[in-house]
Order: sequence, then C-alpha cells, then structure tokens
Amino acid sequence: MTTAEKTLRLTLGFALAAGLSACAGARPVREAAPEPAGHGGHASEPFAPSPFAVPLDAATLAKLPRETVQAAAHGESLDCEGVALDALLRATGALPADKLPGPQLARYVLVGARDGYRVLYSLAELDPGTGKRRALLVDRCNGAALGEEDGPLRLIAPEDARPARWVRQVKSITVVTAP
Ligand SMILES: Nc1nc2c(c(=O)[nH]1)N[C@H]1C(S)=C(S)[C@@H](COP(=O)(O)O)O[C@H]1N2
Ligand SMILES: [Mo]
Repeated sequence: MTTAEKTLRLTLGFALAAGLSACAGARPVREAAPEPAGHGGHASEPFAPSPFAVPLDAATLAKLPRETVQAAAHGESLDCEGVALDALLRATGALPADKLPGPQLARYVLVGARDGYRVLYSLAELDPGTGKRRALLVDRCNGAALGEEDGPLRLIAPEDARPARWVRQVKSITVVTAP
C-alpha cells in the first residue's frame, strides 16, 4: 500500500467514526442562548427564552382570531369560543411560524390554574406542523362569559379522551425547555 493509500484509509476511517458517533447522539443537543422576549417568532430569529411566560392579557388575546369549539365533559356539552392556543403561542413568539426546530421538540407548555392545578402539553404536540393537537383558550361557553369557578379563561383540548387536561381558572402558560 502506498503512503497516499494509507492516508486515504485513515481519513475515511476517521470520517466514518465521527459520523457514527454523531448518529448515536453522542453530541449533546443545545439550544441557542436565551434571548429577550418579544421577538416575532420566526424560525430565523432567536428562540424564545426558557422559561417563557406567555402573555395572557386582554389586549394580546383580543388581537387573535376567535374560534369556536364543541366539547363534552362528564355528560355536559359545551359550545365555547376563544382563541387557539397555537395562535397565541405564535403571536407571542413562543412557537415559530415555520417548522419547529429540533431542539424545541424538548419544550413543554405548562398551564397553571389559580387553584394550583397544573397540566402539561408538549410544544410539538400543539405545533400545527407536528402533533397538530387542537387546544383553545376559551372565555365564553354556552353563550355566557365564564365565571370565577371556570374562568375567566379555560383551556379546552377537545381531542383528548377525557377532560383532565382541560384547565379551569387558567392563571399562567409557561413554555419551558425540559432539563
Ligand atoms: N383548575 C382546575 N382545572 C381542572 C381541574 C381542577 O381540579 N382544577 N380538574 C380537571 C379534571 S380531573 C377534570 S375531569 C376536568 C373537568 O372537571 P369539571 O367537570 O369539574 O369541570 O377539569 C380539569 N381541570
Ligand atoms: Mo378528572
């Protein structure tokens, strides 16, 4: 074997080893450094920081399209209206407008209520380009504004098989990168 052939074999060997270790997930997945909130939420722009508190003020919600949802819980049927959670996440920069970048597949959406109840969704399950699971933040059901017991904001995920992840008295929505 000539020196040139040996060099080629060595080079190929290293390239193969490097490729295999990358495929085996040897390199840790890292997100971009946290950035201040308030960017436009496009994939080309920096990720929202983690944790990211999604604004729930009336002015933010009023800018989003209204949607309706029919849902049933414990034999009671509900006709509700409010905003789509993915639209809220996008408008506030918590969800990119384009394809969800790989590192954001490890993000979760924590919904907290005034009574201390908490539930999780994954960001990817809510992303219209990935899990496409429908969830709405509603403020009116069966023709009336929600009262203190249920509202003023209630999260409804009509595709869930039981309403355990519907959240009454929504107080906060926080997007977090899993540790
Ligand atoms: N804030 C809050 N939301 C909540 C709960 C709760 O205890 N507190 N219970 C959950 C459960 S277990 C169910 S089954 C549904 C429906 O409860 P409801 O029929 O009492 O509204 O609400 C969910 N949302
Ligand atoms: Mo429940």
